[in-house]
Amino acid sequence: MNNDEVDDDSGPFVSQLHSGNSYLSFQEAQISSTMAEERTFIAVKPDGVQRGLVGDIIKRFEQKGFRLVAMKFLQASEQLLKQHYIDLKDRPFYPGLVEYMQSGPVVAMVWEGLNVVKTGRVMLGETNPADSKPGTIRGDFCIQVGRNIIHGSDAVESAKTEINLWFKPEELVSFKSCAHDWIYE
Ligand code: IDP
Ligand code: MG
Repeated sequence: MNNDEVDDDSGPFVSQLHSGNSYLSFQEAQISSTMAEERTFIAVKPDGVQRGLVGDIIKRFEQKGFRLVAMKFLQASEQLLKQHYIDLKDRPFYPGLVEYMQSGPVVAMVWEGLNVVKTGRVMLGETNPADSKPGTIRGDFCIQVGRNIIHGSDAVESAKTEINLWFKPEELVSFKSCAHDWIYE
């Protein structure tokens, strides 16, 4: 028997799919793929780590109802950061941005949930903290654009690219949260 087919007592037509560490029924897997499987890449930048804001940032995503899929603490290489910000390579602030991002450890994360990319960006606030409303992460915790403490993917496609850049497939952990049915109707 392999991981794709697991015997259970749920009847002949309910196959089980292996997803990370848990087994989802076919119906559950369909629900998660249609509703809640969107993922985003979030990173607490070196200033956020140095200022002790990691816990506050994780708390906001957790209490919103999003599900943590992967997390690691690392000092990113210049090569990784240049690739991560490759779309901005012609901007005057690009060298300083790469240097800032490399100046200390970061917390790289993947979060999952319905519309998590767009909602994550709303939770972050605007790129420039001066334009970010109170209640957003950048609105509450920082002042200048060059020290804006957090990264979040700006689209579903860029989220996929960033997740693949920062994480190996086996580092992404799928499980059904016991709160799932209390968060989604
Ligand atoms: P985002 O992080 O809100 O997606 P982007 O335009 O993708 O914003 O820029 C990436 C990062 O580059 C910003 O989060 C910020 O750290 C930095 N950045 C953007 N614009 C400036 C600038 O004008 N001066 C310095 N740093 C900037
Ligand atoms: Mg961006």
